[in-house]
Amino acid sequence: MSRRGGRGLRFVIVTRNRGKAEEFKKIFSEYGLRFRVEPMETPEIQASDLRSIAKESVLYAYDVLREPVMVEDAGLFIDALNGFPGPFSSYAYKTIGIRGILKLLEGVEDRRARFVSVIAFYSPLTEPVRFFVGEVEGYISDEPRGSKGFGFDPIFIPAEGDGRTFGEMDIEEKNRFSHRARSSKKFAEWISRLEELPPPYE
Ligand code: ITT
Repeated sequence: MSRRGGRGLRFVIVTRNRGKAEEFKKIFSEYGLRFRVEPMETPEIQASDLRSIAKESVLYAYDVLREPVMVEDAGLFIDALNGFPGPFSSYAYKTIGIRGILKLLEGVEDRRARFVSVIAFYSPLTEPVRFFVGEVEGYISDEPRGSKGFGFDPIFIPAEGDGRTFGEMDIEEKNRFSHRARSSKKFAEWISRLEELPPPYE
């Protein structure tokens, strides 16, 4: 295998979410990292924090793949709903969806929310499981806007932006603010500094 044309330890991104995969690809390519995406299903344990969920998933994925592996668990935390849907975002998206969230917030003035991304990475040579966290503060819009991105993007307005939702931004723009871009950059800095490891981990 070629050791040239890339930096850091070669790894696998495990996700079934194509929107996420595209965002990771863009950032990791900028760092010259070497990786592939594996759309493998990992059991999502029922837990009230993203870290525990990501940790279980990454260890499960490593058991199957036996290669350095990273997973990400992300969630939308809405202040007026005491942080709901948070770790249950995937389930909330599939069940009540964007419309359901807007319904819960009908007549609610405090629209503050944040997206949180927790990346977990595991390889036996970099024990223990490593975590990289990113967050973005923002607001829930009154109605969905934009058809880009995925999930709750059409109703999330980043506070640092110009009033548009993530759904109205292309990947490059979303990556300027997003929770995922922030955790990904921390991870990319870390992994790009790792030495080449001997087989079978390269
Ligand atoms: P994998 O577990 O296979 O990576 P997933 O879609 O289940 O994919 P998560 O559990 O991490 O991923 O994400 C939970 C949900 O939170 C996701 O389905 C979206 O609805 C929402 N979400 C997370 N990040 C988002 C983002 O950047 N933009 C919009 N919605 C997001």
